[in-house]
Amino acid sequence: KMRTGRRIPEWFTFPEIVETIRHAYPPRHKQGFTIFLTGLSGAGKSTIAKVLYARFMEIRSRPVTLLDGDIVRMNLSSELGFSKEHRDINVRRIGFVASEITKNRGIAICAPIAPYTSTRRQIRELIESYGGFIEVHVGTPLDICEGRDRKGLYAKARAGIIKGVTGIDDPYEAPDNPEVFIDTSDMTPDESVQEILLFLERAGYTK
Ligand code: PPS
Repeated sequence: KMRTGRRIPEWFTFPEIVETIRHAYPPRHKQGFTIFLTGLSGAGKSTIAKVLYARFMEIRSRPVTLLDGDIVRMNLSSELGFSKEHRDINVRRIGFVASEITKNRGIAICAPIAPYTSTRRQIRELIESYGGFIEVHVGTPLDICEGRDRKGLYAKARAGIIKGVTGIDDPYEAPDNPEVFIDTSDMTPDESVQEILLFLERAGYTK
């Protein structure tokens, strides 16, 4: 009998125990994982997420789900705004869906701004109990994001038309220790995706 932890029933044979443990702790290339892209609006999260999605579809190793910021806001969080409270609810919902996908050994690609460190940490803890959590900080500097301003979000923020825009008058807490850091200022989407795929291979998630 073990002193701590769960007791293994006496009628289990040794090979059965080994099999049970193997099932509970599969090697990384058989586990699910979540790629969590975080960064400012216009940093390049969605673009990278889409290219990554296409690559995983080609590889066909595991089922893959894209939880892009826009799509989630439209389908899962349409009643929410951009207060700290609402952003946290939004990001936790994404984390929950990603954790279910990871539990079932799929790949979840998430791309919200997710500006708060403690919320990201909670999601990491949840997901790491089922598989891999790969935080990718898309840390393209604000001036580059603002220069792109495809949605006119920053212009409206500067003009005072909208308040509480991340990076302007709302916080973005940069990750301390992301698995991957990407600055898209002088990188193509394919190069960014290559960085992530390289990390996954080195960490043993893909072969
Ligand atoms: S969060 O903080 O994680 O809940 O944000 P997210 O769900 O990713 O939504 C970000 C997109 O919403 C648009 N938008 C705003 N972003 C930041 N601050 C404010 N106030 C805001 N209002 C609208 C913005 O265009 C983001 O789009 P992306 O795709 O990130 O560029």
